Amino acid sequence: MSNHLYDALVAGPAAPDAPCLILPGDAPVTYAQIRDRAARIAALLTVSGLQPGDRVAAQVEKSPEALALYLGTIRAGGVFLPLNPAYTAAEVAYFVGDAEPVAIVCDPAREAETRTASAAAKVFTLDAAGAGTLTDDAGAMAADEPAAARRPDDLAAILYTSGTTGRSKGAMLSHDNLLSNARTLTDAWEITGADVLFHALPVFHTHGLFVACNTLMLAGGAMIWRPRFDPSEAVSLLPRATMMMGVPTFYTRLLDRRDFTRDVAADVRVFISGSAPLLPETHRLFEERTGQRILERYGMTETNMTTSNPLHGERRPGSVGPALPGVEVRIMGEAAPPDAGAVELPEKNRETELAPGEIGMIEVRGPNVFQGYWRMPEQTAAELRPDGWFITGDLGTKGTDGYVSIVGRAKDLVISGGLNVYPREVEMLVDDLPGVLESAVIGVPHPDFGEAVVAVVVPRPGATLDPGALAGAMADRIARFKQPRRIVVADELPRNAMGKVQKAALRETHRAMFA
Ligand code: MLC
Ligand code: AMP
Repeated sequence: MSNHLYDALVAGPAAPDAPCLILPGDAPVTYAQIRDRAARIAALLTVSGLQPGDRVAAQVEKSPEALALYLGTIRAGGVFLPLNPAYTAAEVAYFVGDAEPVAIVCDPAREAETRTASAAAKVFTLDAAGAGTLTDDAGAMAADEPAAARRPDDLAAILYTSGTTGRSKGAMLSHDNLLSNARTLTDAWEITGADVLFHALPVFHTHGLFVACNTLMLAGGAMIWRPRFDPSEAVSLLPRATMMMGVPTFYTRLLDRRDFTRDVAADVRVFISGSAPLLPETHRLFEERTGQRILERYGMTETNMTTSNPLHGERRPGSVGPALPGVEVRIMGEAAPPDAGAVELPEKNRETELAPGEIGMIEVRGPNVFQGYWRMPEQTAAELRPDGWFITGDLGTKGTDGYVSIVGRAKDLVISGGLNVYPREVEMLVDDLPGVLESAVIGVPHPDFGEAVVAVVVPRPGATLDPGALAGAMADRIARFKQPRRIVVADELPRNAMGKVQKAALRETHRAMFA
């Protein structure tokens, strides 16, 4: 009996004593050690009642144990549900209520509220240093129970992505969704056991967890494991790395430092960017500084990675490259204007595949595409066609050479520092605040985050709104990264003839707010 994903991840070519995680100033965590910890965590989850297919939620800081928890969950046959530690108690209560995990691992400081969120789940703690009841209890378990049998189409993870309605949707990813994509990327980027990845991404999203960890573990490479991205630390550690993966903010923050030089980058064989658009200007400045061209790729939680600029060949600024091997990409709909925001595509014409160079909806099909949204058949049917094509909500073009460029989004979404913020979710909160008649939340160009969240708020007749008080009222309701960086009070919102708020016009008005 085999466990499709786990067996592949631990059967990598790395010797048992080869480093998996490099912890500067500390001893590395070897492959044998990470597997041993994963096996003990798996045993603990199993004795705690986990049956194959049950969910395990993890709202923990990044540590070696957090990686072991992911591996241990997969090994036990569970479905891993990672949550951003920045989520508030109210946000966590929704995820836990929806996914009904049998176990939740949280920071010790949040144990009480986590227990309140779910009476049924077993709660373990894990702090940023890797200490807590998870580590203690797992340490008492044996490491020799075999991995639970799991087939390619069994679920391995559920990752929540916010919905346009404001209700988060759990994207269900199977063992083979993750493994097939990890194999494809490992091949495309020629990752080997000799690689050392500078890993400063969070491990609660596709990018840091699957794109980074799964590929490096498959290849038997090592990861310099940092809790967060600190550009000064990056400058001192990059000379020890052969690869870096980051969101565009990582690259602009590096470029802001004078001591980020050609020499610092000299031994890094590939810098990879994704999760948000990399400005051609950043691409150009990076090449000027280091002599290296950033490799930009494109993906989503629901699809894993779908396109990538080539390792060998032209890495084109402003393009996310051609479809990865085994993945199909097509452009559907009617030509739409290249607006960097929400664009309405006429429903009737989304059934037509467009010619090279025309702008339309990007659709993706392949073994990488998810299984649907957890307990949301209608949402699944609306976005995942019966023949396997997933409607991404991104607008783009595909050239005759297959290179895809993303020109905007049909979905109303802001990407701030690589983190997604759904305006609807923030608007629903703002609209409920005292004195607010209505609001529109938009993304505005921002030099550090790429886009920043801005709320334009209209007071009720006779009411006076204080942006500071509004911000204060939001503080413990939604995660900090979703809260508006600026709140603008306006007399009214621009609307079209149908009464719909014209977000493109609002974005235009506030375009230079952070310039
Ligand atoms: C932190 N803050 C953010 C923020 N991150 N605000 C807006 N957008 C963000 N992304 C808040 C902090 O809480 C803090 O609040 C303030 O902003 C300033 O924080 P900071 O010190 O500048 O933040 P920092 O910790 O340095 O984090 C910024 C970051 C981080 C860009 C390094 O957000 C990050 O690692 N982002 C990567 C996200 C990611 O992995 N995305 C992949 C998704 S997967 P205050 O109150 O102190 O002002 C995906 C699919 C794919 O998209 O294709 O990959
Ligand atoms: P997420 O839901 O967090 O997985 O975010 C996925 C979204 O990030 C995609 O639908 C795109 O809008 C965006 N994205 C990811 N990579 C890129 C990229 N290289 N360029 C532009 N947008 C990207």
